[in-house]
Amino acid sequence: MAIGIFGLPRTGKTSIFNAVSRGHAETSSFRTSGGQPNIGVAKVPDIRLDKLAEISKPKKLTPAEVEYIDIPTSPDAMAKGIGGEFLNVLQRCESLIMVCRSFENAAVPHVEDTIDPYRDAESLEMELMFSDLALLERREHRIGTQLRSAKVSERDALAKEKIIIGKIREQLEAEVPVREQDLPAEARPLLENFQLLSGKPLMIVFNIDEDAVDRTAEIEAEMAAKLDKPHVSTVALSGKLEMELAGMDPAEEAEFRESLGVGEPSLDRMIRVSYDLLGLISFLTTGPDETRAWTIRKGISAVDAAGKIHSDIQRGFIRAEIVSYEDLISTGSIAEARKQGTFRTEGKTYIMQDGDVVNFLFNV
Ligand SMILES: Nc1nc2c(ncn2[C@@H]2O[C@H](COP(=O)(O)OP(=O)(O)OP(=O)(O)O)[C@@H](O)[C@H]2O)c(=O)[nH]1
Ligand SMILES: [Mg+2]
Repeated sequence: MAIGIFGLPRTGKTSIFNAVSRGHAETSSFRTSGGQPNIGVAKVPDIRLDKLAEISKPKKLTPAEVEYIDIPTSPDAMAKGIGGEFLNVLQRCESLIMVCRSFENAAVPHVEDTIDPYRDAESLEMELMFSDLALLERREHRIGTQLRSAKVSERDALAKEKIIIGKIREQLEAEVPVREQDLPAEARPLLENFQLLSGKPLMIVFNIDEDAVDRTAEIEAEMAAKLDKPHVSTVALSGKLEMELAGMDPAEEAEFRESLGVGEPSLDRMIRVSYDLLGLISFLTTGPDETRAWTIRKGISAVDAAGKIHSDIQRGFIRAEIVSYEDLISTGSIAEARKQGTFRTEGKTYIMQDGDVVNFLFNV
Protein backbone atom coordinates (compact mmCIF):
# COMPACT_ATOMS: atom_id res chain seq x y z
CA MET A 1 0.00 0.00 0.00
CA ALA A 2 1.80 3.06 -1.20
CA ILE A 3 1.01 6.60 -2.20
CA GLY A 4 2.50 7.79 -5.47
CA ILE A 5 3.88 11.32 -5.91
CA PHE A 6 3.53 12.65 -9.44
CA GLY A 7 3.46 15.99 -11.23
CA LEU A 8 5.01 18.09 -13.95
CA PRO A 9 8.84 18.14 -14.21
CA ARG A 10 10.76 20.08 -11.55
CA THR A 11 7.81 20.91 -9.38
CA GLY A 12 9.51 19.70 -6.22
CA LYS A 13 8.27 16.10 -6.06
CA THR A 14 11.59 14.73 -4.86
CA SER A 15 12.06 17.62 -2.41
CA ILE A 16 8.69 16.83 -0.84
CA PHE A 17 9.46 13.11 -0.90
CA ASN A 18 12.71 13.82 0.97
CA ALA A 19 10.86 15.97 3.48
CA VAL A 20 8.24 13.35 4.35
CA SER A 21 10.61 10.38 4.34
CA ARG A 22 13.59 12.27 5.79
CA GLY A 23 15.48 10.96 2.80
CA HIS A 24 18.30 12.19 0.64
CA ALA A 25 17.20 11.42 -2.90
CA GLU A 26 18.81 13.65 -5.49
CA THR A 27 16.84 16.69 -6.62
CA SER A 28 17.42 18.28 -9.99
CA SER A 29 17.40 21.93 -10.84
CA PHE A 30 17.61 21.93 -14.60
CA ARG A 31 17.58 18.63 -16.33
CA THR A 32 15.46 15.86 -15.02
CA SER A 33 17.67 12.96 -14.13
CA GLY A 34 15.27 10.36 -15.47
CA GLY A 35 16.20 7.59 -13.11
CA GLN A 36 14.07 5.24 -11.12
CA PRO A 37 11.26 5.97 -8.68
CA ASN A 38 12.37 6.67 -5.10
CA ILE A 39 10.69 4.62 -2.41
CA GLY A 40 10.62 5.71 1.23
CA VAL A 41 8.52 5.68 4.37
CA ALA A 42 7.29 8.45 6.63
CA LYS A 43 6.50 8.07 10.29
CA VAL A 44 2.94 9.17 10.94
CA PRO A 45 2.89 11.89 13.62
CA ASP A 46 0.48 10.81 16.34
CA ILE A 47 0.11 12.80 19.53
CA ARG A 48 -1.78 9.87 21.07
CA LEU A 49 1.44 7.83 21.22
CA ASP A 50 3.17 10.55 23.23
CA LYS A 51 0.26 10.76 25.64
CA LEU A 52 0.14 6.99 26.09
CA ALA A 53 3.89 6.96 26.64
CA GLU A 54 3.41 9.42 29.51
CA ILE A 55 1.20 6.80 31.14
CA SER A 56 3.20 3.64 30.35
CA LYS A 57 6.75 5.05 30.29
CA PRO A 58 7.83 2.56 27.61
CA LYS A 59 11.42 1.92 26.51
CA LYS A 60 10.38 2.32 22.91
CA LEU A 61 7.87 4.36 20.89
CA THR A 62 6.92 3.05 17.45
CA PRO A 63 4.71 5.18 15.19
CA ALA A 64 2.81 3.95 12.15
CA GLU A 65 4.38 4.41 8.73
CA VAL A 66 3.23 5.37 5.25
CA GLU A 67 5.07 4.38 2.10
CA TYR A 68 5.70 6.95 -0.62
CA ILE A 69 6.88 6.45 -4.18
CA ASP A 70 8.35 9.51 -5.88
CA ILE A 71 7.81 9.07 -9.58
CA PRO A 72 10.31 10.80 -11.86
CA THR A 73 9.26 12.62 -15.00
CA SER A 74 10.66 11.88 -18.42
CA PRO A 75 14.37 12.70 -19.02
CA ASP A 76 13.22 15.02 -21.78
CA ALA A 77 13.55 18.26 -19.81
CA MET A 78 10.43 19.90 -21.24
CA ALA A 79 8.20 16.87 -21.50
CA LYS A 80 4.73 17.10 -20.06
CA GLY A 81 2.26 14.40 -19.35
CA ILE A 82 2.16 11.33 -17.25
CA GLY A 83 5.13 9.26 -18.28
CA GLY A 84 4.42 6.01 -20.04
CA GLU A 85 7.43 4.39 -18.46
CA PHE A 86 6.13 4.62 -14.89
CA LEU A 87 2.42 4.48 -15.61
CA ASN A 88 2.24 0.98 -14.15
CA VAL A 89 3.93 2.19 -10.94
CA LEU A 90 1.27 4.88 -10.59
CA GLN A 91 -1.45 2.35 -11.31
CA ARG A 92 -0.25 0.10 -8.52
CA CYS A 93 -0.36 2.94 -5.98
CA GLU A 94 -3.38 2.98 -3.70
CA SER A 95 -3.68 6.76 -3.80
CA LEU A 96 -1.89 9.69 -5.42
CA ILE A 97 -0.24 12.97 -4.51
CA MET A 98 -0.22 15.59 -7.25
CA VAL A 99 2.52 18.18 -6.77
CA CYS A 100 1.86 21.59 -8.37
CA ARG A 101 4.52 24.24 -8.53
CA SER A 102 3.65 27.48 -6.85
CA PHE A 103 7.21 28.67 -6.10
CA GLU A 104 9.15 31.17 -8.19
CA ASN A 105 12.72 30.19 -8.91
CA ALA A 106 14.42 31.65 -11.97
CA ALA A 107 17.08 28.94 -11.83
CA VAL A 108 14.51 26.19 -12.26
CA PRO A 109 12.71 26.27 -15.62
CA HIS A 110 8.99 25.44 -15.64
CA VAL A 111 7.36 23.59 -18.54
CA GLU A 112 4.88 26.42 -18.82
CA ASP A 113 6.19 29.97 -18.98
CA THR A 114 4.28 31.11 -15.94
CA ILE A 115 3.62 29.79 -12.46
CA ASP A 116 -0.03 28.84 -12.07
CA PRO A 117 -0.68 25.86 -9.81
CA TYR A 118 -4.46 25.89 -10.40
CA ARG A 119 -3.92 25.61 -14.15
CA ASP A 120 -1.43 22.78 -13.62
CA ALA A 121 -3.76 20.94 -11.24
CA GLU A 122 -6.49 21.08 -13.84
CA SER A 123 -4.29 19.87 -16.66
CA LEU A 124 -2.85 17.04 -14.58
CA GLU A 125 -6.37 15.94 -13.70
CA MET A 126 -7.09 15.86 -17.43
CA GLU A 127 -3.97 13.76 -17.94
CA LEU A 128 -5.21 11.24 -15.41
CA MET A 129 -8.50 11.05 -17.26
CA PHE A 130 -6.81 10.70 -20.67
CA SER A 131 -4.73 7.87 -19.36
CA ASP A 132 -7.88 6.13 -18.07
CA LEU A 133 -9.70 6.65 -21.35
CA ALA A 134 -6.82 5.10 -23.26
CA LEU A 135 -6.82 2.09 -20.95
CA LEU A 136 -10.58 1.62 -21.28
CA GLU A 137 -10.42 1.91 -25.06
CA ARG A 138 -7.80 -0.83 -25.19
CA ARG A 139 -9.93 -3.02 -22.95
CA GLU A 140 -13.04 -2.41 -25.04
CA HIS A 141 -11.15 -3.33 -28.15
CA ARG A 142 -9.97 -6.56 -26.53
CA ILE A 143 -13.50 -7.39 -25.45
CA GLY A 144 -14.59 -7.00 -29.06
CA THR A 145 -12.05 -9.61 -30.11
CA GLN A 146 -12.81 -11.90 -27.19
CA LEU A 147 -16.54 -11.81 -27.90
CA ARG A 148 -15.98 -13.29 -31.33
CA SER A 149 -14.51 -16.49 -29.92
CA ALA A 150 -16.17 -16.51 -26.49
CA LYS A 151 -18.25 -19.40 -25.23
CA VAL A 152 -21.89 -18.62 -24.58
CA SER A 153 -21.23 -18.76 -20.81
CA GLU A 154 -18.56 -16.07 -21.07
CA ARG A 155 -20.49 -13.74 -23.32
CA ASP A 156 -22.69 -12.43 -20.61
CA ALA A 157 -19.84 -11.21 -18.39
CA LEU A 158 -18.04 -9.62 -21.32
CA ALA A 159 -21.17 -7.86 -22.49
CA LYS A 160 -21.78 -6.52 -18.97
CA GLU A 161 -18.21 -5.34 -18.71
CA LYS A 162 -18.64 -3.53 -22.00
CA ILE A 163 -21.70 -1.70 -20.70
CA ILE A 164 -19.90 -0.59 -17.55
CA ILE A 165 -16.88 0.56 -19.53
CA GLY A 166 -19.28 2.60 -21.65
CA LYS A 167 -20.69 4.27 -18.52
CA ILE A 168 -17.24 5.15 -17.20
CA ARG A 169 -16.10 6.44 -20.58
CA GLU A 170 -19.13 8.56 -21.08
CA GLN A 171 -18.50 10.37 -17.79
CA LEU A 172 -14.76 10.67 -18.44
CA GLU A 173 -15.57 12.26 -21.77
CA ALA A 174 -17.69 14.77 -19.86
CA GLU A 175 -14.56 15.40 -17.74
CA VAL A 176 -15.84 13.70 -14.61
CA PRO A 177 -12.97 11.81 -12.93
CA VAL A 178 -13.78 8.23 -11.90
CA ARG A 179 -13.60 9.09 -8.19
CA GLU A 180 -16.63 11.38 -8.67
CA GLN A 181 -18.56 9.16 -11.01
CA ASP A 182 -21.96 7.76 -10.43
CA LEU A 183 -21.56 4.03 -11.10
CA PRO A 184 -23.56 0.89 -10.31
CA ALA A 185 -22.34 -1.39 -7.51
CA GLU A 186 -21.39 -4.12 -9.96
CA ALA A 187 -18.74 -1.77 -11.40
CA ARG A 188 -16.69 -2.11 -8.21
CA PRO A 189 -14.76 -5.34 -8.94
CA LEU A 190 -14.01 -4.09 -12.45
CA LEU A 191 -12.68 -0.81 -11.07
CA GLU A 192 -10.38 -2.73 -8.71
CA ASN A 193 -9.12 -4.52 -11.75
CA PHE A 194 -8.60 -1.50 -13.98
CA GLN A 195 -6.75 0.60 -11.38
CA LEU A 196 -7.90 3.78 -13.07
CA LEU A 197 -5.82 6.79 -12.07
CA SER A 198 -8.65 9.29 -11.83
CA GLY A 199 -10.44 6.87 -9.50
CA LYS A 200 -7.76 6.94 -6.83
CA PRO A 201 -8.04 9.19 -3.78
CA LEU A 202 -5.99 12.29 -4.49
CA MET A 203 -4.04 14.83 -2.49
CA ILE A 204 -3.17 18.04 -4.29
CA VAL A 205 -0.04 19.63 -2.84
CA PHE A 206 0.95 23.17 -3.78
CA ASN A 207 4.69 23.57 -3.41
CA ILE A 208 4.85 27.18 -2.27
CA ASP A 209 7.67 29.70 -1.97
CA GLU A 210 9.68 29.55 1.23
CA ASP A 211 8.81 33.26 1.60
CA ALA A 212 5.11 32.41 1.50
CA VAL A 213 5.01 29.93 4.38
CA ASP A 214 3.56 32.53 6.73
CA ARG A 215 0.55 32.64 4.37
CA THR A 216 0.08 28.85 4.38
CA ALA A 217 -3.33 28.97 6.10
CA GLU A 218 -4.63 31.55 3.63
CA ILE A 219 -3.36 29.57 0.62
CA GLU A 220 -4.82 26.35 1.97
CA ALA A 221 -8.19 28.03 2.52
CA GLU A 222 -8.23 29.17 -1.10
CA MET A 223 -7.20 25.71 -2.30
CA ALA A 224 -9.94 24.07 -0.27
CA ALA A 225 -12.51 26.48 -1.69
CA LYS A 226 -11.43 25.99 -5.31
CA LEU A 227 -10.36 22.36 -5.40
CA ASP A 228 -12.56 20.65 -2.84
CA LYS A 229 -14.21 17.57 -4.37
CA PRO A 230 -15.07 14.06 -3.20
CA HIS A 231 -11.94 12.04 -2.34
CA VAL A 232 -9.66 15.02 -2.90
CA SER A 233 -7.65 16.77 -0.18
CA THR A 234 -5.40 19.79 -0.40
CA VAL A 235 -2.21 20.87 1.36
CA ALA A 236 0.27 23.74 0.83
CA LEU A 237 3.90 23.56 1.92
CA SER A 238 7.37 24.58 0.79
CA GLY A 239 9.12 21.43 -0.37
CA LYS A 240 12.58 22.94 -0.38
CA LEU A 241 12.30 24.40 3.08
CA GLU A 242 10.67 21.29 4.54
CA MET A 243 13.40 19.14 3.01
CA GLU A 244 16.09 21.31 4.58
CA LEU A 245 14.34 21.24 7.95
CA ALA A 246 13.92 17.46 7.77
CA GLY A 247 17.66 17.11 7.24
CA MET A 248 18.50 18.81 10.54
CA ASP A 249 18.74 17.18 13.94
CA PRO A 250 15.51 17.58 15.93
CA ALA A 251 16.72 20.33 18.30
CA GLU A 252 18.11 22.40 15.45
CA GLU A 253 14.95 21.82 13.42
CA ALA A 254 12.74 23.02 16.27
CA GLU A 255 14.84 26.14 16.69
CA PHE A 256 14.69 26.92 12.96
CA ARG A 257 10.96 26.32 12.74
CA GLU A 258 10.44 28.70 15.57
CA SER A 259 12.68 31.41 14.11
CA LEU A 260 11.05 31.10 10.67
CA GLY A 261 7.57 31.01 12.13
CA VAL A 262 6.89 27.69 10.35
CA GLY A 263 4.96 25.40 12.59
CA GLU A 264 5.00 21.73 11.81
CA PRO A 265 1.34 21.42 10.79
CA SER A 266 1.60 21.32 6.97
CA LEU A 267 4.09 18.48 6.71
CA ASP A 268 2.48 16.56 9.56
CA ARG A 269 -0.91 17.10 8.09
CA MET A 270 0.29 15.94 4.70
CA ILE A 271 1.49 12.66 6.21
CA ARG A 272 -1.67 12.16 8.23
CA VAL A 273 -3.87 12.92 5.23
CA SER A 274 -1.83 10.39 3.22
CA TYR A 275 -2.60 7.76 5.81
CA ASP A 276 -6.26 8.64 5.64
CA LEU A 277 -6.33 8.59 1.85
CA LEU A 278 -5.00 5.06 1.94
CA GLY A 279 -7.99 4.06 4.06
CA LEU A 280 -5.73 3.23 6.99
CA ILE A 281 -6.33 3.55 10.72
CA SER A 282 -4.22 2.69 13.78
CA PHE A 283 -4.87 0.60 16.80
CA LEU A 284 -2.53 1.12 19.72
CA THR A 285 -0.71 -1.09 22.18
CA THR A 286 1.04 0.23 25.21
CA GLY A 287 3.13 -1.18 28.03
CA PRO A 288 6.50 -0.82 29.74
CA ASP A 289 8.42 -2.19 26.73
CA GLU A 290 6.77 -0.46 23.83
CA THR A 291 4.01 1.96 22.91
CA ARG A 292 3.09 1.40 19.32
CA ALA A 293 0.65 2.29 16.55
CA TRP A 294 -0.31 -0.64 14.32
CA THR A 295 -1.58 0.00 10.83
CA ILE A 296 -4.75 -1.69 9.61
CA ARG A 297 -7.30 -1.04 6.92
CA LYS A 298 -10.61 0.41 8.03
CA GLY A 299 -13.15 -2.32 8.67
CA ILE A 300 -10.77 -5.05 9.87
CA SER A 301 -11.87 -7.47 12.60
CA ALA A 302 -10.11 -7.97 15.94
CA VAL A 303 -8.77 -11.40 15.01
CA ASP A 304 -7.23 -10.09 11.77
CA ALA A 305 -5.80 -7.09 13.60
CA ALA A 306 -4.18 -9.51 16.07
CA GLY A 307 -2.41 -11.12 13.11
CA LYS A 308 -0.65 -7.81 12.45
CA ILE A 309 1.22 -8.25 15.72
CA HIS A 310 1.93 -11.96 15.41
CA SER A 311 0.39 -14.91 13.61
CA ASP A 312 0.38 -16.84 16.92
CA ILE A 313 -1.86 -14.20 18.47
CA GLN A 314 -4.24 -14.51 15.54
CA ARG A 315 -4.23 -18.32 15.64
CA GLY A 316 -4.64 -18.57 19.40
CA PHE A 317 -7.00 -15.60 19.71
CA ILE A 318 -9.22 -15.81 22.80
CA ARG A 319 -10.50 -12.28 23.18
CA ALA A 320 -9.40 -8.66 23.10
CA GLU A 321 -9.47 -6.17 25.93
CA ILE A 322 -10.14 -2.80 24.39
CA VAL A 323 -10.44 0.76 25.61
CA SER A 324 -10.72 3.79 23.38
CA TYR A 325 -7.79 6.18 23.58
CA GLU A 326 -10.03 9.01 24.81
CA ASP A 327 -11.51 6.90 27.61
CA LEU A 328 -8.09 5.70 28.69
CA ILE A 329 -6.69 9.22 28.81
CA SER A 330 -9.65 10.53 30.75
CA THR A 331 -9.23 7.84 33.42
CA GLY A 332 -5.51 8.57 33.60
CA SER A 333 -3.98 5.12 34.01
CA ILE A 334 -4.42 1.56 32.82
CA ALA A 335 -4.91 0.30 36.38
CA GLU A 336 -7.62 2.90 36.99
CA ALA A 337 -9.32 2.09 33.67
CA ARG A 338 -9.39 -1.59 34.67
CA LYS A 339 -10.77 -0.76 38.09
CA GLN A 340 -13.53 1.37 36.59
CA GLY A 341 -14.35 -1.29 34.04
CA THR A 342 -13.50 0.98 31.10
CA PHE A 343 -11.86 -1.92 29.29
CA ARG A 344 -14.36 -3.85 27.21
CA THR A 345 -14.07 -7.45 26.16
CA GLU A 346 -14.48 -8.00 22.45
CA GLY A 347 -14.51 -11.17 20.38
CA LYS A 348 -12.98 -12.16 17.06
CA THR A 349 -15.50 -10.37 14.85
CA TYR A 350 -15.35 -6.96 16.55
CA ILE A 351 -14.53 -4.28 13.98
CA MET A 352 -11.50 -2.33 15.11
CA GLN A 353 -11.80 1.43 15.50
CA ASP A 354 -9.11 4.06 15.07
CA GLY A 355 -7.44 4.73 18.42
CA ASP A 356 -8.50 1.49 20.12
CA VAL A 357 -5.95 0.63 22.81
CA VAL A 358 -5.78 -3.14 22.77
CA ASN A 359 -4.54 -6.08 24.77
CA PHE A 360 -5.02 -9.39 22.98
CA LEU A 361 -5.44 -12.53 25.05
CA PHE A 362 -4.35 -15.65 23.25
CA ASN A 363 -3.37 -19.21 23.74
CA VAL A 364 -0.82 -21.17 21.69
N1 LIG B 1 12.65 28.10 -4.43
C1 LIG B 1 12.18 26.86 -4.32
N2 LIG B 1 12.75 25.92 -5.06
C2 LIG B 1 12.27 24.68 -4.96
C3 LIG B 1 11.20 24.33 -4.10
N3 LIG B 1 10.95 23.00 -4.22
C4 LIG B 1 11.84 22.54 -5.11
N4 LIG B 1 12.65 23.55 -5.57
C5 LIG B 1 13.75 23.42 -6.52
O1 LIG B 1 13.23 22.95 -7.74
C6 LIG B 1 14.15 22.04 -8.33
C7 LIG B 1 13.44 20.75 -8.63
O2 LIG B 1 13.12 20.11 -7.42
P1 LIG B 1 12.89 18.55 -7.36
O3 LIG B 1 12.43 18.24 -5.97
O4 LIG B 1 14.03 17.80 -7.91
O5 LIG B 1 11.64 18.45 -8.36
P2 LIG B 1 11.03 17.15 -9.04
O6 LIG B 1 9.62 17.48 -9.28
O7 LIG B 1 11.36 15.95 -8.26
O8 LIG B 1 11.79 17.11 -10.43
P3 LIG B 1 11.84 15.93 -11.50
O9 LIG B 1 11.84 14.62 -10.75
O10 LIG B 1 13.11 16.15 -12.20
O11 LIG B 1 10.64 16.13 -12.35
C8 LIG B 1 15.31 21.87 -7.33
O12 LIG B 1 16.36 22.74 -7.74
C9 LIG B 1 14.71 22.34 -6.05
O13 LIG B 1 15.69 22.87 -5.17
C10 LIG B 1 10.61 25.37 -3.32
O14 LIG B 1 9.68 25.16 -2.51
N5 LIG B 1 11.14 26.61 -3.46
MG1 LIG C 1 12.31 14.13 -8.85
